[in-house]
Amino acid sequence: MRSFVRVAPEVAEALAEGRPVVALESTVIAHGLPYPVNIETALAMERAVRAGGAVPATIGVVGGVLVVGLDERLITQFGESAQGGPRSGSAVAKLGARDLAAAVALGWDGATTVGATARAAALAGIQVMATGGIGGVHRGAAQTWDISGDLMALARYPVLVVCAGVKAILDISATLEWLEMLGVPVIGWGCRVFPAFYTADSGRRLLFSVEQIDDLARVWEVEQAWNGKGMLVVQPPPEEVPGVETAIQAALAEAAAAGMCGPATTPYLLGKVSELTGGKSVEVNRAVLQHNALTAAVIASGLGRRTR
Ligand code: PSU
Ligand code: MN
Repeated sequence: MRSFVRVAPEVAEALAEGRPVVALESTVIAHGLPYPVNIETALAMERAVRAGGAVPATIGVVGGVLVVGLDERLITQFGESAQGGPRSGSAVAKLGARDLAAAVALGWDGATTVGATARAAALAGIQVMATGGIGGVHRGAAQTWDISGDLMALARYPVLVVCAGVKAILDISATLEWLEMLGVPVIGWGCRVFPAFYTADSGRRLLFSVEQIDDLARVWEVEQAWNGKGMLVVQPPPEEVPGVETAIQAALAEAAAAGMCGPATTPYLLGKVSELTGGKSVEVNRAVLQHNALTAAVIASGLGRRTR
């Protein structure tokens, strides 16, 4: 049987030597950010991970192989498939955790969501990943049942995910309730309130907030020793998008009028919010992604120090 997984040599070496590695998702490249900011951001995230002392492993499915450590050429290809890119319309699917096996077995190309990236990272032995905001419970989910597979993936795969909360287009409070129900620990990294991705304060206080890497490493160690699974580590965005809630509500109204549903909803809403904020939301999204990549690298390095 052919091998379904390819780990980049640099990543494999780091893992074998117990050096820190940070996994990065690729849905944000192919479906989350516009071209060419998507490619610039993906490469900037990799640089941020290196600056934080870890090896980046951007994950995606290429020709039916789960690649852990996409190189610059593949990241560029994924980015060019996004809306507005020169290869827009080429088939780079958006893959959740449940889609990985079928995509690999059927020879697809696909970008991995947070959930799929967490599954792949766990498979490869990577403990830490970074993203902007995870998926969660959509506003109006009481009618649509639209709840991201990212949440279930966090409950199933042992990966520490660094993010700025959940995308603010979602129902943040409901998402926190689901994280509670699924048993996913949520820890503030230098913040006492759960952030709202484009702004620092969602209005929901956190039970746990840590500032020292050793404290976080101990939480993770105990959680893992006791057969815990995923954990969310949140930090506020480095800058905010003024008036973003108004833009989100307008975007939601347009999405409803256009009859949007399913996996296309998130990319559609992110695009609309960007239009309505004059591109400010994309600028902050980019800053958030780089900031989280750097923090994830610092955390991965801290975990490594304790376990070595
Ligand atoms: N965060 C962003 N932009 C994105 C996403 C997250 O700032 O594009 C992506 C992530 O890959 C996340 C996915 O896993 O959106 C969730 O999609 P859905 O809501 O369809 O589950
Ligand atoms: Mn969904």
